[in-house]
Amino acid sequence: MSDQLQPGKISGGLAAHGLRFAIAVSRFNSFITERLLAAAVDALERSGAKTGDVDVVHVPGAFELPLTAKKLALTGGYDALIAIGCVLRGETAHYDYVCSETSRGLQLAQMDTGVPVIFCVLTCDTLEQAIDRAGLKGGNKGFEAGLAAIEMAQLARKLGKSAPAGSATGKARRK
Ligand code: INI
Repeated sequence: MSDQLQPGKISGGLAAHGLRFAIAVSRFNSFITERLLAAAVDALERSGAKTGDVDVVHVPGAFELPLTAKKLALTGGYDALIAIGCVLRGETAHYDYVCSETSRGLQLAQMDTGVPVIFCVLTCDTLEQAIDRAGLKGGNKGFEAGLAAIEMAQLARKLGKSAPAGSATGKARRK
């Protein structure tokens, strides 16, 4: 028996028909991020999303993802967002600042707006580790992010979107 048939259990399914998504993707390490993007779009479209229901926004680096995600959420036009980036450890503390602020900012974006923001930011020590996670050898985290976005979009509709009073999110398209 599936989860959805059991009384008292609430879950999001994996059908993307009628849902709208935006993907914010960083150009930094685009060799990796464009592959994550392609897989995320593939997951959405194979699950029923129409091409016109998926918007893609490019930003310079992972650090710019949180503000972009929050602005996209506040348009009220999306059921879920995906933030795609790839941060590779260098020789300085820069990596730590970019990783912590990106993850913190993306969490804040979804908590502040009530719109799900899927975290698809690879934080790797080496390029090899990133390659392994971007479908060049095996699995692709972008595909997983696409499925997570659909599930959370459906769940958000079932549970209701929360929106700060007076925000644009309050005008979000609802079915
Ligand atoms: N941005 C990334 O997305 N990945 C990185 O590995 C990276 N490194 O290593 O520096 C990176 N830096 C740029 C940063 O995200 C901002 O775009 C930049 O600091 C301008 O705000």
